[in-house]
Amino acid sequence: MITALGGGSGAAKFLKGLLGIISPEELSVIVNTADDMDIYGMRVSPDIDTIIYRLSGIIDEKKGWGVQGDTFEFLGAAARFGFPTWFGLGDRDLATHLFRKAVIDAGGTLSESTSKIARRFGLGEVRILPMSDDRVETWIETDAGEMHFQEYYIKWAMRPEVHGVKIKGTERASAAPFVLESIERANIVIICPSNPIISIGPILKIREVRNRLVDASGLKVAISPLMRGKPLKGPADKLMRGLGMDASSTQVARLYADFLDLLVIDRSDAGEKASIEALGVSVLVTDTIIPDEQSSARLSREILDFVESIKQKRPHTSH
Ligand code: FO1
Repeated sequence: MITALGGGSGAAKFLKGLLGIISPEELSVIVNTADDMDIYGMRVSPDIDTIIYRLSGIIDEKKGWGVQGDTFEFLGAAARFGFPTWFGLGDRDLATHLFRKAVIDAGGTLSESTSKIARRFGLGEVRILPMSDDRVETWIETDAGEMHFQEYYIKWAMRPEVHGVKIKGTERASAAPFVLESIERANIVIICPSNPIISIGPILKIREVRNRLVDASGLKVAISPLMRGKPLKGPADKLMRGLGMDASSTQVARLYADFLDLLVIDRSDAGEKASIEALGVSVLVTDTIIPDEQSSARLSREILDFVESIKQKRPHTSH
């Protein structure tokens, strides 16, 4: 069994390829929910929806989020009444948020709404788990003030200078049902090529999740989302630097070093191999850019083969 931890677009692309080489019942995915936002009275869970849309084959490929061919008529009409329109809610996407709201309003949890939505999109077999059913939100401290991550990312287009990142609510949050079990039972835990600060960071901030990762006996692998200090998409480098870190794959390894066995880095970062190994983390150097499903499946295959070779060398980590 494989358990993955991930955020939105990078994780979704990787997982689509992984599902090309393993069967869906073998996979559990623990998804960041700290990007979630309430808008028009609905709960939007961008990372969960991005994974569901990608795995079910309806993602808007160009944007990497939202539904392919979606229209924005509602948003246009909402503008007339002065509602905020910076958050691009498509008409088809809207139905997902309305359904989630209906489940939650009827007393259901985010976990329950997620598995119901996944089933409606034909994904009954992969276990898609929000990290927590408790409310956790990422807020960014900038020179333009403190704002929700979505505001910083979309409304402000990542322009303000970042001074800090607050993941609000993690002290009180507990792991959602099956999260801890899926980490414990996994032969391999994969940290997807997602932002280490605002996608993987919030999941690891839930104390019992991090503790379970440290204790779990499966082999723990992460894929660095950085190449020469830059992610393909999103603000990972800006946020890392804003927190006083260097934006590098070595820094990614440092953030996960207490539980990580293997870091997969891009060829362009091969020069960092020794500094990562010095942290006690093995390194696989390969092509981590995954423009299509085949390249993502190739990366997954390479990782699983490498993990096998590590397990043979280190029998105490195998099951
Ligand atoms: N990303 C954007 O860059 N602009 C948007 O207007 C936008 C709207 C949106 C609506 C629903 C949804 O599920 C995702 C959406 N995203 C949008 C993506 C999202 O903001 C981020 O990619 C993730 O939160 C980061 O993982």
